[in-house]
Amino acid sequence: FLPSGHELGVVAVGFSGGQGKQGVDAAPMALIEAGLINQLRDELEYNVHFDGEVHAYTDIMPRDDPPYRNMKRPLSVSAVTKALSEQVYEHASQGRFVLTLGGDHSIAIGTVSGTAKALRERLGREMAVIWVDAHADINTPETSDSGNIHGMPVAFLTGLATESRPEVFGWLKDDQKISTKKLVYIGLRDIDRGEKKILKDHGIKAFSMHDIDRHGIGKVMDMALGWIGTDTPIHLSFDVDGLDPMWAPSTGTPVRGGLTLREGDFIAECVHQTGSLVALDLVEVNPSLESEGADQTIRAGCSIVRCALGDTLL
Ligand code: Z70
Ligand code: MN
Ligand code: MN
Ligand code: MN
Repeated sequence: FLPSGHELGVVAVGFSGGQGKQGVDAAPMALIEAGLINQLRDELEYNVHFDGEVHAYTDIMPRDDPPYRNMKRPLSVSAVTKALSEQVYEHASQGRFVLTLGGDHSIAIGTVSGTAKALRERLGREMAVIWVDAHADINTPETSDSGNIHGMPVAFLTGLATESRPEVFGWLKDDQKISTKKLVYIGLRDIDRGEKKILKDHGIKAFSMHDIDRHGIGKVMDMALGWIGTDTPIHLSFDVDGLDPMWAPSTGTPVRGGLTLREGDFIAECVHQTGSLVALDLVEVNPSLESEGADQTIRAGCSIVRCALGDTLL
């Protein structure tokens, strides 16, 4: 059921509306200018399908977008993720691996919904999601303190948050969602109170930094992949703030005590080795923050993408 051969669809998403800081929309261009897509084409020998555009979706963005149910910029985030979902679905349904360069993490509402639907249609299989992040991003509009939708994508993707208005994520249908049983977190260390209750109540598999300290990243990856099982397509959604700010300082919400650069690459390498990886998101790189650290954050992001796509040390 693998994406056929070495066909790679790339979507560059210059969107920052899921949170309050400008600059995360500049990440796709920074990653591309650092040579990422060329490396995937020339060194890893992917046949790259990329429209050459960083999508900002300005044409579908509403002029007036007041808060609704505590969500900030709900119409914008919904419209952008709906359009992105269709782009990702198009690549995935043609059997391509889908790489999405964000953008803030709200864009995962578009990427995961696109791959979940395509994989269901192509293989009749339910997809798993590995969410690498300091944060769980599973607030519902009601549990969120910030109102930022980048803290909510998992709630919408699992159906824990629902909304009937089509212009506010009501477009998300069951065949675009994933089961809470097929979701695994790695790297958590900054979880809101309401999120803790959600994780507990739904028995969601989560490996915090405490678990990584206790078992080591090798054992944690064995357990994470064992939970998912073989023959299950995997979508890896990698928030660069999962890495420690020492390695990835240029991100909107850095949290100390995170993954080392090697642990991040190792996660990506292990998921690649399953042969089941169908899509990767790299999100929350913000080159305008801690700008002395922008280069190393971009390099860390490029490295994670290369590892997930099969680059090896030897
Ligand atoms: C908090 C919220 C978050 C990323 C911050 C933070 C969420 N739980 N996600 N930075 N990437 O606002 O819901
Ligand atoms: Mn996130
Ligand atoms: Mn995060
Ligand atoms: Mn390989």
